[in-house]
Amino acid sequence: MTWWKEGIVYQIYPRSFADSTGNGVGDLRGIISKLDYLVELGVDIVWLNPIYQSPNDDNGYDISDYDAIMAEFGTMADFDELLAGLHQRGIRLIMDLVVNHCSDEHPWFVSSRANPTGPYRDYYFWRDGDQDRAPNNWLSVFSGSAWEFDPASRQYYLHLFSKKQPDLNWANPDLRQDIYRMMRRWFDKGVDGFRMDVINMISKHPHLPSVGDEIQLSWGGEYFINGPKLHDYMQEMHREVLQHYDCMTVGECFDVDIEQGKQLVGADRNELQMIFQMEHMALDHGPAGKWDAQATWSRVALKSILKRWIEGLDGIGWNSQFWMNHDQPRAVSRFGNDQSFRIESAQALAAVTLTLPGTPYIYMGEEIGMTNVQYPIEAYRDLEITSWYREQLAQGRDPVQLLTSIHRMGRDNARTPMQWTDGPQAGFTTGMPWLRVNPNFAQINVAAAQAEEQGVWPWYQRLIALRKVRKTLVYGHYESFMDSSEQVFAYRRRDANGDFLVLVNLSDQPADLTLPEPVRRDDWHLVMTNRGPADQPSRPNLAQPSVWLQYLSPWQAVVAERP
Ligand code: ISL
Repeated sequence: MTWWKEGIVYQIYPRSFADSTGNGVGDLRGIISKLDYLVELGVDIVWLNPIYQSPNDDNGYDISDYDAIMAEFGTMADFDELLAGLHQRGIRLIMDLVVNHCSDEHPWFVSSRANPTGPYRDYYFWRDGDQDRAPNNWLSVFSGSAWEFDPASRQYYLHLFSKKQPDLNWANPDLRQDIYRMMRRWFDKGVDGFRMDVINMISKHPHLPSVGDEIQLSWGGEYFINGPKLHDYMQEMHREVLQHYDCMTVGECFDVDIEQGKQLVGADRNELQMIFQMEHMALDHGPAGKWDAQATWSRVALKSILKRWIEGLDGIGWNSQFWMNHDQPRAVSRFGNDQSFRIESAQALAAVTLTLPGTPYIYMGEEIGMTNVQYPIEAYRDLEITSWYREQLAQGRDPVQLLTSIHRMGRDNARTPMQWTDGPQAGFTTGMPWLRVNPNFAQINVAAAQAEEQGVWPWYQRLIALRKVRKTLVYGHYESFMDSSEQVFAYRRRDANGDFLVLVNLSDQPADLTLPEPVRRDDWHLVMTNRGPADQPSRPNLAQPSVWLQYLSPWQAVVAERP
């Protein structure tokens, strides 16, 4: 019985969860005030986005002291109280580990910049170049060149993210030991694991070559994603740190295939326990990437991605399941229908996450069906949004079009404050929130959602409770049906202790089911469904297997069990 396989994770973006001081920024005491909420929902593990000291160029993903708490979020005493409060309630805590880069205000970088011959210079990637020609043509994730010129030493440093996030040089063994020591200090304090930020980017090609022979900026992923020493570093980290603790690890990994995934999470590999593969997060991307998003995406492709990972890792390593995180649009707006089927589609998506193989991750607000926002450009705070907008405007693009992309894909969609009540600022703060509250908070908020018997919140609560008592949903074998249906996600979870059938209509139209004969038998018992007979007066027995084995209402989810 492994807690990180059986547990359900709830992700908290601390800046946007609950503000205890009225300064408009969520904080640790805010989270402490909501611990009983987490118990009521039934989650077992909390993942906190970075809470370390940071100048907040990228909301905490630019860390200037790995051992201190961000002043805006509180103190180390608050952190200790939060950890104790979680543990008292049987909830574990995993922290964000951001070690591909740190802040340019971290003492290592300050010293590295000031002292080109000192010991910290090599903690980063410093390379020669002249003022108008960077060492290579790599593009930064946050637009522009991945290199920043330092006039004092006449060298450039590498930053795959913002220029305030210099990349750490993992080839340097002293740096690695510094990181391992830091990780041990957090484990010794009692934290239960780490979510590792862009961890498959830490091993760079030793020569940092340009992409092609163009000068034009290009994505250099082939030279730093799944790089040559990645597995050596992961195994070393495991040997030096992870194996000594009963801990959970999950690595954020863009651009991994199943073979690389197996190497990262294979139970015999001594690297990580899980990764977030991000393939389904790119389903709606256009040829030019995320800002080129298409309104349509294929259910067949979605199901085949999830199936490929489930079957690919089966018996080898463990999966993770999620629809979103703090970098992605709101799940119900992206994969559901946040207009005419907001509640039903949020429920349908929940049913999938909580019944597939792999540890389920719920992002704060998903449990009440929070939606995307459409703000004017000046309301956005995310540097990915603002730097891209500025760059594109300078290239002469139409601001209206740019805003459409931002509304669809911008990271601030996920970061608007948690909607607790229909009171001022949705009960998030008594002051002015750092990012505007979604104007729909009067309808969509925790207080209302908890009271709505057929709503999203109680549905999550019941699914969570079900997964906790019926381990077949955790360990059972996965078999999918109707793989070529553009509407229905259908599968069975089965082992010696149980036999579940999950049928989910991921569309706005009713769906006819064509299940194989052995599954179509009528001895299934309905465990849960989000649509009642009233939804379809012409089909009065919607709760009967004879009906739902043949037909699903729009966004209907059915969980059934055979005795
Ligand atoms: O979401 C993204 C691509 O769709 C990127 O914006 C994202 O930055 C990238 O995927 C990596 O994400 C992680 O590292 C970043 C940080 O800004 C993100 O919040 C984090 O999850 C740099 O630390």
